[in-house]
Amino acid sequence: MTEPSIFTRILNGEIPGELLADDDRVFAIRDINPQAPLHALVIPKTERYRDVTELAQGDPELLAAMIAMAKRLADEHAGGEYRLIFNNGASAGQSVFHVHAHVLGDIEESKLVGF
Ligand code: DGP
Repeated sequence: MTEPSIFTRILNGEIPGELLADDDRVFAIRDINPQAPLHALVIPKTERYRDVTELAQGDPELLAAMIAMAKRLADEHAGGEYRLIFNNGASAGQSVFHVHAHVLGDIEESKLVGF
């Protein structure tokens, strides 16, 4: 059996983390290395999918639930607007292979790259 991911360990209270939202299939924590005033990670409770490509193919409703939670967090913490980032693969910056969305809000204009 493989070890639980760092995110599952936070959800289970084995290591500290700030839980921002929790529902039956999805939860959100604050990123340990925030890049904006709101920088949350929205994560499915299952570890079955390693990235958003697998998730979109395997359970599009779960992906929709993640995006709904991202929007709720943006409404609560950042005036409703947000950037959503999925890193897919190590060369694209992914370091935790339990699918998660980065939700960034209240981004400083100077930090917005040109897209
Ligand atoms: P990625 O590089 O896309 O796989 O994103 C992984 C994110 O997880 C990264 O932005 C930092 C965050 N992270 C890693 N370890 C921890 C931790 O122990 N606690 C919290 N809150 N976030 C973590």
